[in-house]
Formats: sequence, structure tokens, C-alpha cells
Amino acid sequence: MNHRHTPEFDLQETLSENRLIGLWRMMRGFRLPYVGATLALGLAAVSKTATYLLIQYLIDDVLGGGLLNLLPWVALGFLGLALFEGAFTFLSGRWAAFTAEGIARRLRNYLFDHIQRLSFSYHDRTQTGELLQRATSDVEAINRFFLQQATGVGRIVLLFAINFAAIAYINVQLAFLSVVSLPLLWVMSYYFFTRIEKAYEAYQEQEARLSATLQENLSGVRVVKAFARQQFEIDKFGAENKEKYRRGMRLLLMHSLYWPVSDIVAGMQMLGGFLAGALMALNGIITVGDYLAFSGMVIWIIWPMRNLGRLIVQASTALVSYNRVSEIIREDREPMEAGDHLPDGDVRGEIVFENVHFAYEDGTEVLHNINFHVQPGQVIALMGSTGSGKTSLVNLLPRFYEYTGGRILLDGVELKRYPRKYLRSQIGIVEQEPFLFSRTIRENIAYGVGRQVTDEEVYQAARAAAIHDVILSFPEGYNTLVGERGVTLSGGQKQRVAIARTLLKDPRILILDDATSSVDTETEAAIRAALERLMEGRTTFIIAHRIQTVMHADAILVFNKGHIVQQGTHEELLKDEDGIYRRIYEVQARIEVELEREIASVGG
Ligand code: M5T
Ligand code: MG
Repeated sequence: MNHRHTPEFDLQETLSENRLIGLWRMMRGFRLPYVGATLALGLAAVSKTATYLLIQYLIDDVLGGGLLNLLPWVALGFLGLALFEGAFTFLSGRWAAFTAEGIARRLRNYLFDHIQRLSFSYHDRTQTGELLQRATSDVEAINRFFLQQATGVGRIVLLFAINFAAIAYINVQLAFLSVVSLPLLWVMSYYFFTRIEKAYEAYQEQEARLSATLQENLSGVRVVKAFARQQFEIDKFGAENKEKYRRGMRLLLMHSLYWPVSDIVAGMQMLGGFLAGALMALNGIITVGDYLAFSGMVIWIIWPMRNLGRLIVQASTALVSYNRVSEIIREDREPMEAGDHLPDGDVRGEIVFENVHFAYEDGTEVLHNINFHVQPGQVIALMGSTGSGKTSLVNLLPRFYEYTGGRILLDGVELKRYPRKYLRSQIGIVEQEPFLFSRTIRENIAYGVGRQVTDEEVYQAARAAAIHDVILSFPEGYNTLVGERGVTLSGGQKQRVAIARTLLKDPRILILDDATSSVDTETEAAIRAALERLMEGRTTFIIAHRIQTVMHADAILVFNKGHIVQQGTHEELLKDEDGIYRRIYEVQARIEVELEREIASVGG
């Protein structure tokens, strides 16, 4: 098995109500490079401050004190400091990127992995576009946080501390005068932080809505065109887009208010500092060299102060995104391995339903008191009007959903005790609306096996599904690409590829959910003949609407509104004159007779 994408650690365990703690835990395994990046930034900052101190030394001692023979050394010092600063700035960038991209990559892999393992009901209630947006845009915001904001904070604190200390070394009073506006800046930043956080949250929500709209529109593009509803869709998208624009404008307004206001405060602070320094220099409290060094360094106090505010404000976006991503992470996975009954080999395929009830998450019961018994190797047919619960029933067998009442026994053991993974290896299901991947036909057929298969095996499955000759008629045969970049298969062809895919898996229990509904009667007969051989020794469920498809089954279950209303063989069911089965039979037979008469009259 390939475990490359398996995350090293469980992100579910890192979740925290406190988002900063959560982000900190998310850094596990990347903290060392992060510290490295911050330290490197700090060293680069030290060299900058050292440059200003060297200026002071140059002016006061070398030029002012007549130590001109030291000039070349001072020049060398400037060069060395510049190189030092450049080198560490570079290193810091590399390590920050390593940290941020690494965390984001791990997060993305984790999310992908996690989303595959969430329950069917989670996917039932979640829009694809919403998931897409969280797995991309929100992960990006977290990436930015680690790339810029997390290392930025370290840099800012270091810059501030070093330059504050250096100025204090020149003159303590001056140092404190340089930071008087700090509390004001902080209060302001906090105010904007909370406002921008709200605005950004609203913005992201709307972006998700927009991407869900787009995604759904693209999936349903054929319906849109068929009903000529383009204008309706365009208007709908336009309305969502306008709302995003509005929220985007509001977000940007918050930003554009914050920057100038904080710039004014910072500018005033700087001016005040310069003035105070100049007065001190004029009065001889500090030297000219001191003043020049100070005026360089004070920028490196103000700048971080202002930027800390900016970072706090920007970090609000990461915190919102953190929440959005952790909502997915918090969802429990389908426990694939859970279950205390794991047989060594295959199941025999005896299935018993005892007073089974089932309701989807919304609580309305769709299966009521279902009772039947299937012997290993039997064929069971499910019939009944649309929406009567046939698909819901077969979906219980691989534990896609959990029944809400009664018992289902497989080989005498309750279904809940089997690990889902085992059940799904034993049960093959051809879904009512099969999905094929944009890969070659061969890859699609071999999809469920999880091992290398020979061409002959693939052909055999395709032959049984009566699709082999069709595939060979394509110019590229089994290498034909399916879907957007390749051929578009007809509904019946798609169904048959899906049947081949399931047959190749060779499951002990076979479920065909309306699997031949789009196939003509003749082809269906061919598939049925092939299946008859294949169905030997395996329990098979067939859902179908045609009497011809179900009449040879060992037992037929007739559904109505979630109840089994009739149960027995074809002959038994026909005996009940008032039964639904008899009625369906008569209607279909009449249609057939009329059809034959019509064909005969056209032919004659
Ligand atoms: C039975 C509801 C559906 C219907 C009832 C698949 C599914 C169904 N339902 C849900 O609420 N959520 C779901 O995910 O359950 O539906 P079914 O089992 O799909 O009926 P069927 O297979 O007999 O119908 P058909 O048309 O395939 O012959 O009320 O709303
Ligand atoms: Mg169905």
C-alpha cells in the first residue's frame, strides 16, 4: 500500500477552542525551522542596528576624534554588516517558506484524506463548492499566516527590542519618548482587528457560496441549456457575485481606514522622536553621531510597532480560516476498521432482515419494519415504485448508512459488528447513477481491485457486461479516455462499464441498483445470461422495474412507501390477483403485446 499521503499526525488532536493555540499545535514538526527563520531575521535586524551604531562611531570617534587611520576598517565593517544582513535575510526567507509551505501542504493532504473518509451523510449535507473553497482559499490564508505573519511577529519583536535597547543605550529618556504612542496604536489595532475579522468571515462565507453556485452550475450545465435557463443562472450568479463585491468592498474599506490612521499615528510618533532627539543634540545631551544613529534606529522602532498592528489585523483572516478548516477536521471519519467481527475469509452471503427500520439524518423514516431472509447464493429482486426505499435498503448492506431499528444479520452475525472495510471488500455495488473517472476505460474497470490486473481479466469482465465489443470499436480501445477530455459514453455504456468494474472486483455479494435501466432489452438479456454464470455462488440483489429482469429471481420483494407489500417467487406473486406485482405484470405484458402488434403492422 502507498502511505505517502497518510498524514504524520492526527490534526483532529491539534484542534483547540483557542485559535492561536490551534495554529501553534498545527506547527508541530515545523517549529525548529520556524525558530530558525525568526532568529535569522533577528540577526539580520541586529546587523542593521549595528550599522547605525557604526555610523555613530564613525562620526563621533573616527571623524570627530581624528582616528582617520581606522577609516578602511570602518568601511570594511559596513560591507561585512551588509553581507551579514543579506545572508540572514535570505536564510530567514527560505526557512519561513519551508515552514509555511510545509504546514500548508500537510494540511491540504490531511484535508483530502479526511474528506474521503467522512460519512455519506456528511457529504449529503455539504456542498462540494463549499468544501473546495475551504480546502483551497482557507488553506491559503493559513499558509500566508505562517509565511508572513508568524515569522513577522518574531521579526517585529526582535527589531523592536534590539533597537529600543540600542537607543536606550544612547539615552534612556529618548528611548521612552520614542514609544509613547504605542498603547494608542495597539488599542486601534485591536479595534480594527475585531471589525476586519467579522468582515472577512462574511467575505469568505460569500466566496464559498459563490464557488458552490459555480460548481453546481457547471455540473448541471446540460440541464441549464436544455431548459434554456441561462439568463436565470446568470442573474443568480450575478446576485451572489454582487454580494461578494459588497462584502469585499467593506473588507477593503476597513483595511483602507486602518492603514492611513495608523500611518498618521506612526508618523506623528516619528516626528516627535526626531524633534526630541534634535533638541537633545542641540542642548548637548547627546552627540551629533548619537543623533544620526538614533534617527536611523527610531525608524526601526516605529516600523515594527506599526507593522505589529498590521500583522494582528491580517492575522484575523488566518483565524477565520482556521475556524472554517477546523469545522471540517472536527467531523468524525467513518471508522473503517471498527467492528469486533472480522472473518478470515469471505462471507457465505446469508442475509436476514429482522424488523429493520431506517431513517436518514432528517429523521423521517423511509424503511418500515422490513423482514426477509436470503440464503447464500440466492438472487433477490427488489421492485416497487420510485422513492419506495429500494436504494436506501441496499445501501445499508455495505454500511453506507446505519439502520435505525431492528437487526440485519450477515452469516448470522449482526452487520454492525463487521468492519466497514471488510463489508465493502465483500460487497460489490453497481450504483443507480454510476460515476466514471476522467481516466481510460481500462483504468475505470480496474478501479475497484486495488491490484495489478491482466488485460484478460479486464476483457472478461467487460464481456460479461456486454461492453467489450463496444470498447473495441473505439479507435483507442481500452485506452479511450472517458469524460471531459475523451469520449462521452451513452447512459447504457456507462452502466455497463460500471457493471464490468464491479464484476472484476468479484464480490461475494452483488448489488445491481437499476444497473440495466438504460440498456435495451436485448443487451440486457445478454448481460443477464453472462451474469447467471457469474451470480452462481454469490448472493445477488437486483433492483429493476422490468418483470423480465426480476422474474427468475429466487424471491421478489415488492416495495411500497418503505414497506414490503409482497414477497415470493414470480409464480407465487402472480397468484395474488389484487397484488401490485400482478398489476405491473399485466401492464407490461399489455404494452409488449401492443408493441408487437404495432411492429407487425409496420412490417406488413
Ligand atoms: C426512498 C429518501 C427519498 C425517498 C426515500 C437515496 C436517498 C433517499 N432519500 C433520502 O432522504 N436521502 C437519500 O440519500 O428516501 O428513496 P430511495 O431509496 O432512493 O427510493 P428507490 O430507490 O426505491 O427509488 P427509485 O426512484 O430509485 O426507484 O423519499 O427522498
Ligand atoms: Mg433507487
